[in-house]
Amino acid sequence: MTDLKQQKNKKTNSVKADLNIIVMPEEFKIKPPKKNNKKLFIIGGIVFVMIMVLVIVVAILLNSSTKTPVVPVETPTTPEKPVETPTTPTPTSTEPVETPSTGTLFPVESTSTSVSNLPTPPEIPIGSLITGTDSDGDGLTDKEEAIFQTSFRTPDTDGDSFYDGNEVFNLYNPAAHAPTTMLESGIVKLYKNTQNNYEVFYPAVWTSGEDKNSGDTLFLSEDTEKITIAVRETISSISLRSWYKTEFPDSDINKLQTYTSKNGYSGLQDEARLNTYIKEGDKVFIISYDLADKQTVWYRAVYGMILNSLKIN
Ligand SMILES: [Ca+2]
Ligand SMILES: [Ca+2]
Repeated sequence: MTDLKQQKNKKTNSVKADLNIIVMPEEFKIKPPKKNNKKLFIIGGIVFVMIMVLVIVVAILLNSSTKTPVVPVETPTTPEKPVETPTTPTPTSTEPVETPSTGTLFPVESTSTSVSNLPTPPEIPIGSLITGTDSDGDGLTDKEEAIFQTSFRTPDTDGDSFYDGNEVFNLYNPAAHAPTTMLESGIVKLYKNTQNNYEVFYPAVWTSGEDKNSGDTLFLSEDTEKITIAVRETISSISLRSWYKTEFPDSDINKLQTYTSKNGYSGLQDEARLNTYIKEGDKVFIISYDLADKQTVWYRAVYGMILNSLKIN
């Protein structure tokens, strides 16, 4: 064995001697650049610190996220449509509260015996017209007092506390307590027109007639004055004012006055209240006081009585 080892060593030594290896001296070897360990250490420290900080931050964040459960913030859901809450009006104390009227709806007929109880005749228009003499101032001229058999010196002939003129205007008998109506008393007559289906009262001492040319009805006084009733056909849909404008284009329609009779017929009257127009259906009734070119009006109460007694069937 020792011989074998010795032989081996001899061999290696002989190889070494044969190769003659030249080894570069250490000073000529390219040394790796010396690392700046201090710098690296600082950088590494900074990086380490940063990492640590990062880790701590992440840890804190994770910790906080795990500790506080994420509660969904309940935001009030706004409804798609705004709910309209009914606004209850608050009653204001200043607003007047409508209380059902406890008053009487219809005028109660007074039981008083005042002379102003009945409707008064239309006022006599001021102008060129002259009113006939009314000695006792009861609304009837002296000529009318004769017609209705009353005293031209006593305003209330029958002493029932109603003036003679008022009674005539409202179709009552002014001459006596009974009979109370003019027709029953016989001081007026009933005129019936079958052609145009109407009727009126007229003074019993007057005469009724017909105009031969126009066919109009005439009520003739004992002098020249008369009252006429004319009936004209028209269209039902046309108003009375429109009819008047067509018939009397030169007249001022604004001067017409409204009129309502005792029996409820509404119409129009001219300014002097001597022409009255009442439209019923397709007919216009024209009731006129004809002064016969005179200026004195003696029969205004008669005219009012005829108008109030008109009945259209
Ligand atoms: Ca009189
Ligand atoms: Ca009387």
